[in-house]
Amino acid sequence: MTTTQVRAACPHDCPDTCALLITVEDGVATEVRGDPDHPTTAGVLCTKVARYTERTYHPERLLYPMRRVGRKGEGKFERISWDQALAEIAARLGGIAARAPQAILPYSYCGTMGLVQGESMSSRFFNQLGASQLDRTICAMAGFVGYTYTIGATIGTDLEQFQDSKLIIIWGGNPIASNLHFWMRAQEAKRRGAKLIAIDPYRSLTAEKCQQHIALLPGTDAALALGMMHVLIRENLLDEDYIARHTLGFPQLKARAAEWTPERAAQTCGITVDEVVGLARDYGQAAQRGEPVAIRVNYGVQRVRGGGMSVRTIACLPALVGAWRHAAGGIQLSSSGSFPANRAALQRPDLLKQPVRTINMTTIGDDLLKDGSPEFGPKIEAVIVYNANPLAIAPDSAKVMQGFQREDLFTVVLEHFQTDSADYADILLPATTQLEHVDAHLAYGHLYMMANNAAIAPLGEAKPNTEIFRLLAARMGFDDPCFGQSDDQLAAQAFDGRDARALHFDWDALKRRGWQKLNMPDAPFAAGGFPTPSGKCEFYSATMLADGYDPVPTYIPPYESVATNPELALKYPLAMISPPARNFLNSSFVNVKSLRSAEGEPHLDIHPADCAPRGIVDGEMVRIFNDRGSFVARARVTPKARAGLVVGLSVWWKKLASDGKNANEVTSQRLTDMGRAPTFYDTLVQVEKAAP
Ligand SMILES: Nc1nc2c(c(=O)[nH]1)N[C@H]1C(S)=C(S)[C@@H](COP(=O)(O)OP(=O)(O)OC[C@H]3O[C@@H](n4cnc5c(=O)[nH]c(N)nc54)[C@H](O)[C@@H]3O)O[C@H]1N2
Ligand SMILES: Nc1nc2c(c(=O)[nH]1)N[C@H]1C(S)=C(S)[C@@H](COP(=O)(O)OP(=O)(O)OC[C@H]3O[C@@H](n4cnc5c(=O)[nH]c(N)nc54)[C@H](O)[C@@H]3O)O[C@H]1N2
Ligand SMILES: [Mo]
Repeated sequence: MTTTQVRAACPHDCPDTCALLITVEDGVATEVRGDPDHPTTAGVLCTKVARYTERTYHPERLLYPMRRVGRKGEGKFERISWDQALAEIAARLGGIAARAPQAILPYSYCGTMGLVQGESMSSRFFNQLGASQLDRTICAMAGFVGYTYTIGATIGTDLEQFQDSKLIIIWGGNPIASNLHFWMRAQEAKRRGAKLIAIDPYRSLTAEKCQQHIALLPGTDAALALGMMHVLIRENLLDEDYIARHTLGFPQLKARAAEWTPERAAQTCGITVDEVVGLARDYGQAAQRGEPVAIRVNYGVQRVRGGGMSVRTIACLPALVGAWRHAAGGIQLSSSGSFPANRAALQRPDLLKQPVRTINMTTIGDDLLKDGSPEFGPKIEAVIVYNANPLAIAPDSAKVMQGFQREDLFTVVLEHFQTDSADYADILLPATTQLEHVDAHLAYGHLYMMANNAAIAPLGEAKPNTEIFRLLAARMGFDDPCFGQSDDQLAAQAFDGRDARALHFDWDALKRRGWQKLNMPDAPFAAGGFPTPSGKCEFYSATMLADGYDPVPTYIPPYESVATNPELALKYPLAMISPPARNFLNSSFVNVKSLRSAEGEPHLDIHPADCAPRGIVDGEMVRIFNDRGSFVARARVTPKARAGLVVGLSVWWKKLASDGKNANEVTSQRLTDMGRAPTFYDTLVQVEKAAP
């Protein structure tokens, strides 16, 4: 028997991007471990990826190309050859492209975060074709835009510093589920005497383990941050020297914060005045003592109407108290802006001969149902889905389903499994998993460039995304030499090796070593130098004014809340959020039995005070509904959900739920204030006992 160890990288949409060691015995991957030498992975994997072989060798892996034989959505297919599949797709796309290339739409997101199997050959293909562009904003863009207005780029505190913080505010994140290797550092900080505070409407796994939990109403985070600023200024818990040297617009911020008394903030957030004042004092007084204070702000904050403004506002706090002076102080939203990724080389936007429209992935439900018009452009006639599961993860799901049901729509899905979306494919193509292909990765929670080597041969007739688009390009007669590049040639262009941060990036060396840290200062803004237009942390942003926003931090209330939409709240009085379940990764892994068993079935956490008037008892089935749709779940009566809030951990495969539906039946397609992002957690519903 020959046994080898292969260096790999976790491909999943998670900040941790772990370094993996794959044990391969006679061509079969038998074990996936976290690399003990990689500083942030530290030999630890989450339960999902520790079971990656179970997913890869799953009996339901797609192994051959298939053509639909049943109705759309029914999931009946017959096996065809690659030759037949490619010929049929090329003929259909070629016919549409001859008339209206923009009637073709790619739909992809982060099934893999790889720079190569994500958007490289696929983007080249769609650019050459002149297809519609996709606005890939369904996850993080509101926060990115908001953070960038304040800080200048998504650069922040290094994960490897948090263990030295003395106060960590975990703001709208549940790292035990979604950012484990940050949680390990936060726990180490706690052991060394730090206080951890969770700000979250829900008593998440993480909130339970922090010394303090502030359960505000969803979408009110900016009001809390403004109330904190009020107290910091009133009690002079400021770093005046840092403010004078490295910030812009303190007088304007001071005037705004003056409007936000702790009483007003507390009222808006549905918390106590003591919570607002205490949080500000904990933060400001620790900073005054010279202790590092850090904020880990996550995506939970930004899936509401004012999500961009919330992150922009929270991102002002570290500069007020001088937290950036310390390597273990400051704030982290994402580290992705630290990487000099060479996206233009990979995706070749220059292949696009004229400007085309952009379709937002969040509004796919409406857009698939639109006719052609001068404003919209041509009706969408073909969708190519890869690295994504829109039927499960896009909001307002009934509309998404109606769109994909259109008989005149040609749908191709590249997948590992027969997901909810795959059921609607006309042609279903088998894609390789991370163990079967090559890739280069950046991370959004740490600072290492990562390499993924192929550990095993592709299963069945599965092919990497790149190879599928390479073959399609050849069928379509695209003869630019860029369509002939191999995956290694693509990976070699992943980072700009002339950039000081990725100096000496060399793909062959990275493949051998597995990972390489960027050259970044430990405390990125200790001496200012923010990558904003002014070079300062911008409390006042002229760019925001030019973009049509309030240039100073402010509070933008939710679309759907009891306070801001009382009329709607008469019918639908409960706020619903649907954050990630620990054992799933968005909708990935839901079909892995051991992980699904750990989650059990779709649940709805609901407060006892909201159950009594509805006659709901623990463990019974309830129906959650609003004007957009409904789904059923088993009620868990618990104070973990604050009164007035219900929580349905997500994202379930619809077809594995008893009613064939999931939480996205009730979420809306409305977009955030910034970044054209979704508002999954800005949803009012009613709950009742389900019909037996
Ligand atoms: N196990 C697991 N890990 C994951 C994922 C997964 O599906 N499963 N998904 C990955 C992806 S794609 C992403 S984007 C990240 C997301 O992970 P996080 O950044 O942690 O964000 P969420 O899980 O959306 O929400 C985190 C917490 O925010 C709370 N929250 C909801 N609304 C609000 C609000 O208005 N204000 C505040 N302060 N808190 C609120 C929720 O109750 C939840 O506990 O995780 C990644 N990691
Ligand atoms: N209600 C609600 N909805 C949500 C969220 C929520 O918190 N609540 N979270 C939102 C967020 S943050 C995000 S990021 C989106 C995520 O939405 P998606 O990016 O669509 O994520 P997944 O649901 O994991 O689907 C990814 C699919 O890609 C496939 N895949 C993986 N690797 C490859 C590959 O190499 N090739 C091909 N062809 N396929 C591959 C997987 O098998 C999987 O089915 O969901 C959003 N939807
Ligand atoms: Mo995400």
